[in-house]
Amino acid sequence: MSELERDFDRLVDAEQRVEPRDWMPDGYRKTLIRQIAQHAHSEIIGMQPEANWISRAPSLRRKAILLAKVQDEAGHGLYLYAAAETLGADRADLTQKLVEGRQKYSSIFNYPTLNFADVGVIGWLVDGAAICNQVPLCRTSYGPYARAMIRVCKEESFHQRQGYELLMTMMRGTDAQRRMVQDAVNRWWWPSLMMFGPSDEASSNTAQSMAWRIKRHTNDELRQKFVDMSVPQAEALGVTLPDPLLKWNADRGHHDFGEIDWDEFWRVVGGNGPCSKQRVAHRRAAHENGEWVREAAAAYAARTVSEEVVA
Ligand code: BYC
Repeated sequence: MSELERDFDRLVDAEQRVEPRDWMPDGYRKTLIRQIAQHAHSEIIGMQPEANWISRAPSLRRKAILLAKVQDEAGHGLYLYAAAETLGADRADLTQKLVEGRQKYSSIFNYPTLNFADVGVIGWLVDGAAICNQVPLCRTSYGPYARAMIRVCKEESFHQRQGYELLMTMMRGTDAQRRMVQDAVNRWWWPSLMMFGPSDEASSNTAQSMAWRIKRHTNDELRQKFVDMSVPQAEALGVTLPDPLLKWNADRGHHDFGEIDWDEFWRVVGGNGPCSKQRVAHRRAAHENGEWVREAAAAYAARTVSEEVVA
């Protein structure tokens, strides 16, 4: 092991942050670019299922909230792409990989949003799962990623609360509204559990990412935390979680729950989810239609720089 590697390990073990100019192993840089890029792509693709409801939100208040939330997600994507750039990645290249299906994004965004209760359930469960996963990332070993996560988590917690409040309102409404909420919970519960990734035995990256303190908990630890957190919230809301095996285990001090359909998980991760083709095609079209904006912005920036040089 070289002196550089020893210094790097000492820094990480002492819970200090690795910064862009520090030496780092190639594998550490590669893993971070992979995770941060997937995370950024998830934020950007994640705008689509909810944006589907902006024009059909049932009131001006709900529309304003949803607009703000979707806009926050664009912001999260931008901080994350900027964090990936500090590692030497090129944002245009990352986007190209996304639209060509060569880089992943979260499985959760490949499911359709069929009724307005889905907006509430995405806030409650999907943003709830995202918070569970991302709060520990505020202590991830790479400085720019950890700092980006602080703001992202603050905004995610607003997103989670708006979702829960929306569902509370619907649950106090008519029978039809209560049925819409239950239907949305039935469809989103299992995909939300899948957000945490494969089981620890099947996770190819966890051991190394834990050793580098990129990940602070394993996939199964975070999934368990999310289940334990969600059960009392479901009770308070008055909905049933669609898992007959879900029950409190006093010996473990946790809830037991049923087995995830891993075939479905890998199918969706492999680009064959219910909306996978549509999501990527939409992103690709937005990217192509925005080409003239990027060209105009680059030409303007080049002219501004040359005018500054002349002045
Ligand atoms: N979907 O070895 P593993 C959000 C891939 S929230 C798709 O355990 P790792 C938002 C994994 O990439 C969602 N792919 O991987 C919320 C790996 O493939 P490669 C985004 C998945 O990285 C609300 C392979 O499976 N959050 O954005 O150690 C509104 C083996 O997995 C998934 C983040 O990205 C999945 N669910 O652990 C709007 C958080 N799970 O790359 C937006 C940061 C696994 O080896 N990321 N794979 O080919 C992480 O914490 C970790 O990357 C994960 C996976 C826990 C997700």
